[in-house]
Amino acid sequence: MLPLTSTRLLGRGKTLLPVPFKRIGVNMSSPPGSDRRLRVLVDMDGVLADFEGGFLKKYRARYPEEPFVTLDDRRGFWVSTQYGRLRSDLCEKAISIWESKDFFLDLEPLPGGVEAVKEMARMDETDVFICTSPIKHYKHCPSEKYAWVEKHLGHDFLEQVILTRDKTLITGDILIDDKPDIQGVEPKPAWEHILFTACHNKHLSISPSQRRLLSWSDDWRAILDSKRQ
Ligand code: DGP
Ligand code: MG
Repeated sequence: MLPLTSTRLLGRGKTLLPVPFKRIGVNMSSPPGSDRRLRVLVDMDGVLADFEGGFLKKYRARYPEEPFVTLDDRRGFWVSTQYGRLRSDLCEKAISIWESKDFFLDLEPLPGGVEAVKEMARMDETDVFICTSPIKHYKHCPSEKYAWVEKHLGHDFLEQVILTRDKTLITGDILIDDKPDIQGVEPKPAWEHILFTACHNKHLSISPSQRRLLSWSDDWRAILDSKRQ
């Protein structure tokens, strides 16, 4: 008898088979683009979950007397680096915020992100994965990232979670990510990096060949379509 696994992530026209059998008929060793399915990797912090807003709120609540950086004044990907420049001891204070219990779980969804990912997952010939780097202080972060996905995208979406410190190792057609420079051991990642605009990267000029997604109100569907065979 087939296991009673949900098929909710399957889009229109997809074979109604339980999740363990979802990829039957697809050569799983194929590089992206060699079958017709589009593989979209979506970052979590700064793309689906409001890391910057959540950080500032909890930092100001815990350290109400200390100076802080407004979201408008944020520059550079690393929050702790900018706080350390403000005053050296603020680097550790910043880190203490995201190392605390419930920090990652409590992050608010960024507008439209959850809805966009759900819509992508329902599209024909499209596979969506959440591709996120946990912090090295692993006591709370990895499990809370799973809990966040379950809370906002549903239990079945846990199948789609990739936790990695090196996103260059993951194959996909596009990676939607707010980090301007995504590096790792693979010098030529399979994906095209779509820079998701965030407070820390909005002022950066990027090369003409690089594409941005300004927010989830921007035309993400056109970006996906441009990568289809
Ligand atoms: P990702 O969004 O997958 O690229 O993950 C990057 C993580 O790093 C995310 O949880 C935000 C976090 N982060 C932001 N600033 C700093 C920092 O200054 N130090 C550390 N350790 N992590 C930071
Ligand atoms: Mg990010």
